[in-house]
Amino acid sequence: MSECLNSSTLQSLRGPANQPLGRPGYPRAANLPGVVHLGLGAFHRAHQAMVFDALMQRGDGRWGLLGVAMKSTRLADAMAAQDGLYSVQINSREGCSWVVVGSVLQTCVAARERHQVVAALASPATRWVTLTVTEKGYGPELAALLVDGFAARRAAQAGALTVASCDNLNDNGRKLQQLCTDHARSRDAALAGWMDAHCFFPNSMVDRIVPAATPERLQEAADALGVSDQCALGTEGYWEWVIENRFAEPADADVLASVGVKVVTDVHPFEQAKLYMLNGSHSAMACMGAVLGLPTVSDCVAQPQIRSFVHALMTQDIMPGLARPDTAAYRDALLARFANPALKHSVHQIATDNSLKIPQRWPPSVAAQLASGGKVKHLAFAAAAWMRYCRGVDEHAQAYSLKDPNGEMLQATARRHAGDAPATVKALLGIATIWGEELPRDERWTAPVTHWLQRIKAVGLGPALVELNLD
Ligand code: CS2
Repeated sequence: MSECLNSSTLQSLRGPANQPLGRPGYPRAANLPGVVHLGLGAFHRAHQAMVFDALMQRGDGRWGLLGVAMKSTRLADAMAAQDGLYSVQINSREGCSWVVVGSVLQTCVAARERHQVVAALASPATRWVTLTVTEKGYGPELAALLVDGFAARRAAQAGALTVASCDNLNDNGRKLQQLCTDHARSRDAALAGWMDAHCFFPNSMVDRIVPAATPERLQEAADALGVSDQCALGTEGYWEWVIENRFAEPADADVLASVGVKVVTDVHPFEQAKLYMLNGSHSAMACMGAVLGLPTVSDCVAQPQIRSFVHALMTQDIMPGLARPDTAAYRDALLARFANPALKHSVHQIATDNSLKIPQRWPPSVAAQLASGGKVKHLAFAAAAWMRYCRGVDEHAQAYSLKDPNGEMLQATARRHAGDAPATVKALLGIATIWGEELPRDERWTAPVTHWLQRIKAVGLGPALVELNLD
């Protein structure tokens, strides 16, 4: 296929047979970006960028994006070659529909075009910054980039800014604010003071399952559109964005609410339910699926024993500690979302960076349950499955690599003690950056983890799971 999706092919797209295709009905070239987004991955493009696209469809041109990839040039350049356009295939129970998203007006790469990012942060047209830089992105490099931008903005007198972290971290807005403020203070106290008054960091919870695109997905998009789309994505119908009402421009609360964003005074109940129930279950299934050789989340929940486990994990070990209203309905909706066969969400994708994700997802529930005398056996099984996962070989003797900054250390540790469950548990639970200081010393936690790791080693993960579900 010679032609690709871009501004000139947009109007003449063939469109999929019998499936609706939405496309931008607003003038894209006329708008300057009003939002700088850091972390141009799949998730952002099927979530916040689509919310901004909906606002632009309503005639509000302030939400166009400069999409910034932090390091990788591939996607930013592929997007630029398509004038920022890409298609999203939305698969829900009601069927399949397609949207060509037009809100990404420009793209660049922070590591290559840093000056462009700093200039955009200082531009009076820019009103928002959003971030999906993943758990490992919250370090000194990010702080330096943002604070350079804030300093330029202050010098340009370009006014206040909303800076919204959209990463799966508890208290994400406050964490980002702390990171930036500490960095600014070490450079210039007056700048830190300016940021206090002019930069608003709402906490937010974002949710939509967006698997990384595969060659099959790109082919489906090409078939549907009649032109090639190297930036195509697939996702589910469901999405949720709950954001704290803390904006540089207070009127943005109503603007966002008009397209379905929930603006609230306290995000924590939503954030915790999502992190512990959705992401917590995801990480458990990622480890179990990888060890059993089940490639996707829907393959996992299609197994009755895994489905029962995930239901019980949420109901017995996680939900008692949560404040989100109607967690039972949320759980049932999650199980239906996990079962969506069109998503083909790879367990190995979710297991990527396990050692940075798990701390956000499991230990808070373990601690809450221990404090209230509740159950932790499903969480213990998940922890044992992670330890088995760390060996880097599944139960069919297929090797896989741990895509994790601590992968080598974790795999070496898991292999060193492979025959000795108590030693494995001592070594792997002893990693304070994952489990904290208290849990590894609490026998109510270490004993069930050791027990289930022993059972997994003795009879295999599947039969051990049957024992757990009967227990
Ligand atoms: C997943 C998330 O890969 C992962 O770690 O758990 O990307 C998850 O799909 C999203 O947070 C859903 O909103």
